[in-house]
Amino acid sequence: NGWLTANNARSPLLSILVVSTCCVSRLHGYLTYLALRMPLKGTRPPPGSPWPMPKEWNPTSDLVTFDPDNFRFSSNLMNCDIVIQAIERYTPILFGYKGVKKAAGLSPLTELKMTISSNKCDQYPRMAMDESYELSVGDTAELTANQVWGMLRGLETFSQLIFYQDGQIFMNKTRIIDGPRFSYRGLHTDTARHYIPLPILKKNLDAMSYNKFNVFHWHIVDDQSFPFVSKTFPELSKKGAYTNKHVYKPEDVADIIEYARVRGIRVIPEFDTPGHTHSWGKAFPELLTPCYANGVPGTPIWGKYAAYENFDVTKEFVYEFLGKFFAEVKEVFHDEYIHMGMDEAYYRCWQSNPDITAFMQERRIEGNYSKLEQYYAERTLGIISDLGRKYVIWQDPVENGAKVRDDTVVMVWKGGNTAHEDHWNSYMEKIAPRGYNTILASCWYLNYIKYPPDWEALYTCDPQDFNGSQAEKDRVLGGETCMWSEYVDGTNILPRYWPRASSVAERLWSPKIVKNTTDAMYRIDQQRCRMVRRGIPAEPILDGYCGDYDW
Ligand code: CP6
Repeated sequence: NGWLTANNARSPLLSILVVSTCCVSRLHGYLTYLALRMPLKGTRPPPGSPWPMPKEWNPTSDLVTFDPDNFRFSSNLMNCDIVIQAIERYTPILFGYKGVKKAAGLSPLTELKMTISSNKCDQYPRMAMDESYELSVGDTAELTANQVWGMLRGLETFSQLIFYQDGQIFMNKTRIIDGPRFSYRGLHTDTARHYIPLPILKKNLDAMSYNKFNVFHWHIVDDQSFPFVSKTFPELSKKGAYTNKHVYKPEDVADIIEYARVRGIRVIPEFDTPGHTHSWGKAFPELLTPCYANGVPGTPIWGKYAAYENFDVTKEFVYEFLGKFFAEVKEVFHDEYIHMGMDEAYYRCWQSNPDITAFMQERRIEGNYSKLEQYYAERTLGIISDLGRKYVIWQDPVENGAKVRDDTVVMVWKGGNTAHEDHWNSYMEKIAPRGYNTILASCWYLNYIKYPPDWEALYTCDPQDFNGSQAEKDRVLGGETCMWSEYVDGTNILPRYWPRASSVAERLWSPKIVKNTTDAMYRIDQQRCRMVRRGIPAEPILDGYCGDYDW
């Protein structure tokens, strides 16, 4: 195997660097893994290379095969729905291709023995879930994990190690020790600028599971439309959705949550307020505050903004409404977190409005709009906290100087990723010292497109690469790749996500030192072909063709 030989000849200098950056007990694993991981330029990783890269992956050149007619998954939790359904999904992924058969001259492995040491069939994935696992493929194949979530991640890796040549099935004997670098690995979808049909959302969840993402951040409503069907306030979508077909009914939402759950993916809904709320006003105009121009209420005053797109945060009615609305949201969505938005409150509109100005005078916060944001944040986060849920918000109130609750998770979305612009790390440096847990999104917008493709820029952005203390870096929970849907709908959203989102997936899962872009280029290409083979319309990033997968 030329790849192994090439890599064993790597410079000893590199190994010394590694020695100094990791603890002694992990030394052997890291050395082997590093030596095997980084191919020399132009050397391709072997077929069956996993994405995202595991913490430790030690492939040998010994091969095994499988007989599709004589293989079983076994587990100590065979009555757990998550285990049963995972086996049902992965059986066709491994063996479902026409004509694949066991390789001649090799003795087939007949079983993957899966042990979940907690012995518990957990119901919902959560921030604190344990996704670590160990996998060994030798004369027998064994997968062990503390929780079902690690079993899911390990099964995905196992499925990626398999490869096919001339219709024959192979896998290199190996031993893998793995677990995520970050606990929050999110993918965001905006379903308000364009409606995204359910089957597309599900395919996207499939692709997320192939890349070990664990949070679907559902930016479900915005100015342009309100597709979420509320039982408490059905008029919201009746009047606020594009049409009565462009909606997510309670059973649709439940369907998505269940689909995500069995794949170990959390669903965090975002109801973005007090800005971006134009569509709420279709049914409840009294929630919104008019902007004034020349003394006339309801007049657009600036740029792209509408005359009505912010909540009137001074009205008690707004908080009564939100109390009822989020009580329903809590029943519909199961995750411990709700995303409360709070980005881009439109100060100029508030400034133009005499009622808002009078309210601020009364409270002696006149002219200080971040204090108004702070007032709103305190009241709404209080509502969520009273419901027993936690919250994520976009960076804006904190950046503007508002003090929000200490346990707020702050998502950083501003700033670019090149030396020539307002860099995202400047926002991290402003927000991290305030003591909040953070999630970085800024460098991973997929709604921007580039030629040549930008997978490499996405890949090399590291959410801990900002000037800050270790404590601040430790408070980075992870990251998120965003798709703002002004220019995507069901026709093009999947190829716009994949495989570019895979870059983000490896950054958030694999150790920080996994950053060789030549190696990544070939493995991501393999991962892309793997996704295509599994029915995801993932776009190419290199010249060529999906060799072994062309049946
Ligand atoms: N919609 C909402 C958006 C954006 C945000 N919130 C946004 C604006 C500019 C960029 C990226 C995203 N389209 N509701 C900000 C979080 Cl560059």
